[in-house]
Amino acid sequence: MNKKSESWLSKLKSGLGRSSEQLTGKISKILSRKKLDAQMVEELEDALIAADLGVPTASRLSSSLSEKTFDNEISDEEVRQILSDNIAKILKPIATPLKIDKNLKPHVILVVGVNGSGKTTTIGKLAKLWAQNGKKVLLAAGDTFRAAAVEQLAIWGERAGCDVISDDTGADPAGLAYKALEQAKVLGVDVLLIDTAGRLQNREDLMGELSKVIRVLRKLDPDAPHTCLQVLDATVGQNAHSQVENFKDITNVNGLVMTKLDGTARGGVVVALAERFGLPMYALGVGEGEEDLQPFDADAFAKNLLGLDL
Ligand SMILES: Nc1nc2c(ncn2[C@@H]2O[C@H](COP(=O)(O)OP(=O)(O)O)[C@@H](O)[C@H]2O)c(=O)[nH]1
Ligand SMILES: [Mg+2]
Repeated sequence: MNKKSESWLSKLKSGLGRSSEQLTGKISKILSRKKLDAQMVEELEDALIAADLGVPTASRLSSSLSEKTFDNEISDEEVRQILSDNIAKILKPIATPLKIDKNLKPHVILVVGVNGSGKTTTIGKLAKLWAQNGKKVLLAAGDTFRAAAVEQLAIWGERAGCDVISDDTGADPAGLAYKALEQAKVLGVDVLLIDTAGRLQNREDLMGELSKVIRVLRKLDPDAPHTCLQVLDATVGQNAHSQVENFKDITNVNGLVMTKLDGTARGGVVVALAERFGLPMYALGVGEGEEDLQPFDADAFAKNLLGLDL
């Protein structure tokens, strides 16, 4: 393993450490009675729910455990191993890296999510990564509400060495998106990343605006945006469900990035989301720096969550 992925894994480990400590501590306590019985299965289910895995997932996981192991002596480590294997199975189908489609020119990625979830930061990290890999990247500062948001994206653009299309504060984001896609086509850009404002899910006007951005993009490319990426902040826990539901209605969200896994005990929500929506989890954010975004690894995530060595 190289240094970079090692440091990233240790960040994921210490990040998920908070989620994992709570869960594994409870499992050890429950398993101190050795033979798995109905009450223990129930207690395990509660521990999984408390770890933000959600009720349906928690009950499925705990009942699959009882099928296999009822009335047998079983160690705490074995239980964690079984849970980890089952969680990895749930996560495997959603562990899909975000690939730029070479045939598109540009591959248009619209980035949505509530305010503060990490959209602009994630765009910056992706831009840096792709630019480093020789892709021609263009950024559109579609959060035209705040001057600071445009400035923030401009800084990321500089770091990545790619152009940023922006407009005055208060300008129409749909107009900006249109201009950006026009430019991207002229310049032969590989990927266009469009930032958006933090849209409160209950604000009809803001949601309307997002629909307008999409409508306008489709005048230039009927298939755009090719990816509608929703950024979620792991610290919101189960609230992530309603956020996905709200954005999915309007924007055909077809992939997720989960940020701030470095500072939360609520990492289990990734598993709950996988079962509920089955949307690709493209990457995880474990910090504010440009290196702190990595493709989602189902096995590593499950093992870390259960406090098992990789
Ligand atoms: N610790 C941590 N902070 C993050 C991560 N991603 C974003 N942030 C921080 O969260 C705050 C909001 O991020 P921003 O990208 O501006 O969110 P936006 O409003 O959705 O564009 C900023 O201070 C970021 O530096 C992450 O993975 N870990
Ligand atoms: Mg932003």
